[in-house]
Amino acid sequence: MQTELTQQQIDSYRDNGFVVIENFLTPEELAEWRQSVDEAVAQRDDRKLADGSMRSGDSYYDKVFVQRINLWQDHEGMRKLMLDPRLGKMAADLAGVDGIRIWHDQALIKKPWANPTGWHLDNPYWSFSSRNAISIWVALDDATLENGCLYFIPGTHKTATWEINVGIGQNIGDLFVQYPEWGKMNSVPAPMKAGSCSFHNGLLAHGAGANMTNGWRRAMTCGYMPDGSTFNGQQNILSSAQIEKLKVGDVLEDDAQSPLIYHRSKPYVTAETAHVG
Ligand SMILES: O=C(O)CCC(=O)C(=O)O
Ligand SMILES: [Fe+2]
Repeated sequence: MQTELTQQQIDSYRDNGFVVIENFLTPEELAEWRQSVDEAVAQRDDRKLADGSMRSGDSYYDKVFVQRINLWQDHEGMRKLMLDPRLGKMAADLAGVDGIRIWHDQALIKKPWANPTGWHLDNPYWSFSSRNAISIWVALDDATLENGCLYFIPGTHKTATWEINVGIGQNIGDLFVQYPEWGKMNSVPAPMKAGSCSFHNGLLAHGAGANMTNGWRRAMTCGYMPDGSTFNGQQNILSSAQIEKLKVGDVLEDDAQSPLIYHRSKPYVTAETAHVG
């Protein structure tokens, strides 16, 4: 795994809101990631979350991608991959924070002829609000202009607000109704070879193209929460039982839900020590 970051990559991430890391995984690691993701997704059937509280159906959104969330919680191989402190350190170094927790991982698989992923921001969906929220997106197949690679609008993380966002709907440009200035800016495609990855800021405008091919575009992603982040009142992927116990402003520090996978000066959770909530 190519986990060393150059200062140039860090500066580029801070300025543009994203960075692409070529050849992130070795061919052997890529084979392991593919196998674990495929297995973990297959054992979920239609359950998006392990507890079955969110399920997929036949909607437009369900044909944007197959979305299976928090595979680290119910697949041992995925736990090993997602609770790797080297990933946490990369996210911490890019975001400029001391500690990193998993908010949620997600397999995002565009099947043949999948719908495009409309332009959106990630962090406003989540149960904490942080300018330093960050996600990794690992290409498990070559992601191309033809099959639905990511697109970013550089720098938008600097002017985004939590109050203004859209869902991933059928009008892929709805975000630009909300942020008309961004609608005049250029987007940048991020095609990636299988095994390469990108990191993007949780407030960066991004989307992905339709899959115009008969092949699959598999990706494994993880959204990260800086340690010390607090509950903002939104449910997102939390259960009703968890929400009942939380007040706005409470620090989100339940390692069984949001494990601390890396910290510069505190002990952190590993795949071996994890307790699954
Ligand atoms: O893979 C996609 O189509 C979208 C990915 C995305 O929105 C994300 O990783 O935040
Ligand atoms: Fe996203």
